[in-house]
This record gives sequence, structure tokens and C-alpha cells, in this order.
Amino acid sequence: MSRGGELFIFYEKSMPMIDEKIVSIQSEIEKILPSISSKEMLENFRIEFLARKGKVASLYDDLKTVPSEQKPVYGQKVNALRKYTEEQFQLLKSRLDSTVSEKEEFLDRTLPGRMRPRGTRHPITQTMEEMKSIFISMGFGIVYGPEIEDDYHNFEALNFPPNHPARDMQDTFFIKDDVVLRTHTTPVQIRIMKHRKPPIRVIMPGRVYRNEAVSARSNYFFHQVDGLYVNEKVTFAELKGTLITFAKSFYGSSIKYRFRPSFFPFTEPSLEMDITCFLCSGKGCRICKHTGWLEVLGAGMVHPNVLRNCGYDPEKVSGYAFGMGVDRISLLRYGIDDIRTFFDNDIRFLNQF
Ligand code: 2NM
Repeated sequence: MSRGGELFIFYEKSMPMIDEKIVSIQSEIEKILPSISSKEMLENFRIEFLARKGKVASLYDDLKTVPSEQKPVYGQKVNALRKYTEEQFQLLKSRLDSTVSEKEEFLDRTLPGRMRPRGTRHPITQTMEEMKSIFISMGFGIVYGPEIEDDYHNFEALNFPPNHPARDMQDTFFIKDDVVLRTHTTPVQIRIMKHRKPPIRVIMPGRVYRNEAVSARSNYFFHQVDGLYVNEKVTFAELKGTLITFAKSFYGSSIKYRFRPSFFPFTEPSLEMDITCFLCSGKGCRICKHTGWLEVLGAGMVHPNVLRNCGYDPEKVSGYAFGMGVDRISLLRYGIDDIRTFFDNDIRFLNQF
């Protein structure tokens, strides 16, 4: 409703404006009241009508424009509307204050709390983390590399001859002619050696892939922790000392160990380490196939060709490296007989660790 110009003057003279407004506000209030069902709605009602700048209060401003002889009449009307509105407000307020909200009504305070199911870390992750923490305590850093590798890092730089059987389609997943899913984490070593200068002392944990038939003992992907130490005058004795310290810390100080000569394209000389079976203490059981020994890792002195490929002079620096499979060790540790159960993601199986 316009209060400006001619219209305003017209209302001022004949006076129906405030009258009409009182009636319209009252009917508005009467319409809203039955629908108020919450404290928020009541508060909005209060702000709209009863607050200092609310619609009812604004009628007192309009009253100022009423000629003085008519003021008592309209004053009473406005007062009556204010009284009515306040009473209705108080009535609703006390009604809403005494009713229990729906939420409270259904809240049973004697019910036990809801349990949030807590996950556990995967047994392979747990094994890997334990290995990592032992090597960290021995001064190794941790590095990660890509799972998709090129032929150069996965094979060539690691001194694999061009027609080495490991490069065969039967062992390696090829993405393109010269792009593969890494078959070991060892190529990360090449990346590190090319980016840093000795001394380098790092391990690289991660997932690797091989094109193998899935069975209880082998899978087409598994996990590896690879280690490397390069410096001036690194010796074979240091390699053995590091491996023995690791093995005693990881498998227990009472285990016995033995080293056997072995072969890897990227190390010379190379060795494999066995420990006495931690289940039968070397007496012979199903796990160690009645030999009393478990094969736990491969290692060796970094091949001079590998050092050269990384831009190092084999006359000036030497290094040792090692690698171990995490999955097989986890099987042995937890006495599991089928590697596939690790990746079924059956929560009943995983929750046991
Ligand atoms: C193994 C066994 C023996 C190895 C070699 C290297 C590198 F890059 F330095 F030459 N890294 N890791 C290595 C050596 C890995 O895994 C069974």
C-alpha cells in the first residue's frame, strides 16, 4: 500500500487507511497462528508482528497521522490488537515449551551407544610397516616409484641381457612394446641413483606384477621391499651384517641363518638368505617343507654395470642391495596356506589380524 503522493493525502482525510491496515494485520495474524508448530516458527512470528519494528508496532507510527479527535478510537483498536497478539504469543509459547519435541520423545537414554566398526590394517601392510620401521631404525630412508615402468628402468639399466627370460611375455605384463607393469621394485633404485649422489641408503616398498598363473602359492601381483646402500667402500661383510640385524629383529633373536650363493643380473656376487623355520625352530614341518629352513631374501653387491648405468664410477663407489617378498613372508608369519585369501577382502578373514 502506497503511502506517498495523492493516495496518502486521500487516506489522511477520510481515514480508512489505518482502519484497513489494522484489519488486514489482524487477519494475517489469525491466519498464521494455527500453523505455528515450532519454537522457530513462533520466533519468526514474534519478529514479524511484535518486535520493535514489527507490523503491530508500526501501527503506532500510523496513529501519529490520525487527526486528534479520532486518536482515542484508533488508539484503542491498535492497543487491542497488540494485546490480542501478545496473548496469543504467550499462549503458544507456553504450549510449545511444555510439549516434548519429537526427537526427545524417541530418545531412549538407556540404550547402549552405537558401535562404529573399526577396520584393521591389512596383514601385508602390517608386515611391510614392520619391515619399514626396522630399516628406518637402521638409518634407511623410504622411497616410492611408479608401478608402470619402462623397459629401460625395469630391465636394461638393471643389466638384464636383451633376451633374458624374465623379459618374456610369460613373466611380464606389457602395456606397450617398451612399457611394462614393474616386475620388481628394483627399478626405483635406478631412479634414485640417477637423481642423487652417494651416500644413498634407502628401501623401496611397493606392489609388483608378474604374469603368473594364480594358485595358493603365487599371484599375479605381490609386494616387495627392496633395499640399497651405495657409498665409498661398501663391503659384502656390511651387507651380511645388515641382513643379520634385520632378520634377528624381524623374526626373533633366536633364529639361525645361512647364506647361499645365488645369481641376479644386477648383483655380483649374489646370495640368498635362509633362516631356521620359526614355526618348528628348524626341526622340520609342513611350512618349511620338512627342510627346517625358510628362504627369506635375495641380495648382493650392486653390479658394476648397474653403477655405470647410473653414472657412478665402480672404481670409486660400491653398494649392496637386497630384496624380499612381503606376501610369502606374511603367509608364513600368520600360518596361512592360501595367498588368495589375502585379496578376497573377506572382512571376517581380515579382522583376525
Ligand atoms: C633382489 C635381490 C638382489 C637389488 C639390486 C638392486 C640394484 F638396483 F641396486 F641393483 N636393487 N635391489 C636386489 C638384489 C634385489 O631382490 C630379490
